Amino acid sequence: MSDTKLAPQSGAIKLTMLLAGVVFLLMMLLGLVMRAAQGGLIEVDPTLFYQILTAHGAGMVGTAALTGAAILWYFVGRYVPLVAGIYWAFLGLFLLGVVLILGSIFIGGFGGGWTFLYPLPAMSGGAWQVTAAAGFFLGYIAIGVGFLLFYLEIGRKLISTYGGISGALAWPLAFGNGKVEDAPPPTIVAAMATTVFNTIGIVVGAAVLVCSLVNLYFPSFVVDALLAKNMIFFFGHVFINASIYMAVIAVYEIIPEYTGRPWKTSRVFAIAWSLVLLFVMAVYPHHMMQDTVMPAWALVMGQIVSYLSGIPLLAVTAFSLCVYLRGSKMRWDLASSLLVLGVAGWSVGSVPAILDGMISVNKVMHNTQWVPGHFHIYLILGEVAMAFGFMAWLVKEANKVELSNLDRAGLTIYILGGAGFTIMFLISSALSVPRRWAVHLEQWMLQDQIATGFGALVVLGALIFVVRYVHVSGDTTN
Ligand code: HEM
Ligand SMILES: [Cu+2]
Repeated sequence: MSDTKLAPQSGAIKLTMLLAGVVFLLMMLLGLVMRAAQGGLIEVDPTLFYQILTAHGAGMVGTAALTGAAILWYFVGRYVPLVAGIYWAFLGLFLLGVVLILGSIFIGGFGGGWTFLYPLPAMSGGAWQVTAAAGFFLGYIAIGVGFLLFYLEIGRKLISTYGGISGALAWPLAFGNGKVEDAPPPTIVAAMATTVFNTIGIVVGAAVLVCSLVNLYFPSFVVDALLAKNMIFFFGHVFINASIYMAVIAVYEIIPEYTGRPWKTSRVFAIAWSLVLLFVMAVYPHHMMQDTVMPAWALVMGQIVSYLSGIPLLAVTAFSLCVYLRGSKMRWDLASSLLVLGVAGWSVGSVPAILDGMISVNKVMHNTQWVPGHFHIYLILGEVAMAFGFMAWLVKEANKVELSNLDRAGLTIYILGGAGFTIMFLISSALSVPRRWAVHLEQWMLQDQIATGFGALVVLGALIFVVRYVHVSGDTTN
């Protein structure tokens, strides 16, 4: 173990990261199957394709959130004592949810997408039974309850230790005459902000899930479809963003070990996180731009906040990271390389995301592969890279900083694969290839096939990271 500060429950976190690494790999294989099927390289029945798409979407988003949560718990535990049982309850509910979701998809045949858009789960056209949809909802609800418990514990400890929500968000420094020395560390600010917005997101998600569940059994209980879509995308947008915002805590905590300079909460940092808290919730209408019945002001807000959202993100993290790296004797190993890659991938991926958040662009691009193109950039090369970086750091020996040949090979393969794979989505989009289609036209297949090759590289790189994690942790924990 390389950490000297208080770090309770590292066993639980190491186990979580092992599970998550394996699930990332399995879900990547499912992704590869879809891309190969689109390219006509293998035959996949469309019914099965939509089940795989559902499992890949839900599984990846869930695992990203799990790794973000593990990172948050691990590092917040350095500053405040957390009740271990809550983490186990969270992990238990999460795994229960996974079993329900996988059962509903691969046994029950549910293929309504990770976004469970109302009223699709109730209108399968015979592809799945009501029980399958109900199992999927209950799986999500179990995971949601686990997260609420998790945030309740984090929230109450931060509130009591740091002088309320405003204290933990460093508002005295951001908006008053508080001093830098008295401000809570970056980890605490980030943890408090994500706790607030993800709790709100999950509660909204739970409400629409329960309504959809009731609607399955009592079809006369109808929900306004536009309201349901707003609630679902509010939840979905906030939840996936929260996983990245939680994972970035690993950058704040680990990079200083390499540069020798602590990452401090400055006034700009504090203001930026408060803006993130606001923007991450206000920006969700950028998912509704195809819904012409939405009030115009909401869509305009979605577009404007999309522009603004990039600023705190880039200013706070990417810019400060550059400042920290510059002039310090940064030492590179797998952990530090992957963490820096994560911030870079996250920043790069935000550019096509902001483009898609413009109403005029969105009208043309939104249902094309532009969308999987941009989010795979900041997930494969962003969140997931940070998670693998955290894993590499968890098993690294104290004071040993080196990039072995295998590490270098893994990194190169992963970055090349990730860049190629995502660029092929963007190219396909330029050729007007729609997203979420099981069957592609002949003239789209060449891009699909090239993308499959790059996707295989991503899987190989990830395999190297996971095998290395298991191998090295076997060496160092005994
Ligand atoms: C080897 C790596 C990966 C491959 C080959 C892959 C492949 C795919 C493919 C082919 C699609 C469907 C694209 C379409 O709409 O036509 C897709 C969708 C998706 N992927 Fe991946 N993916 C990979 C990694 C990831 C990662 C790491 C994440 C998140 C952490 C992720 C999250 C998603 C999500 C949320 C969707 C959208 C599902 C939907 O439209 O309902 N993927 N992926
Ligand atoms: Cu969004």
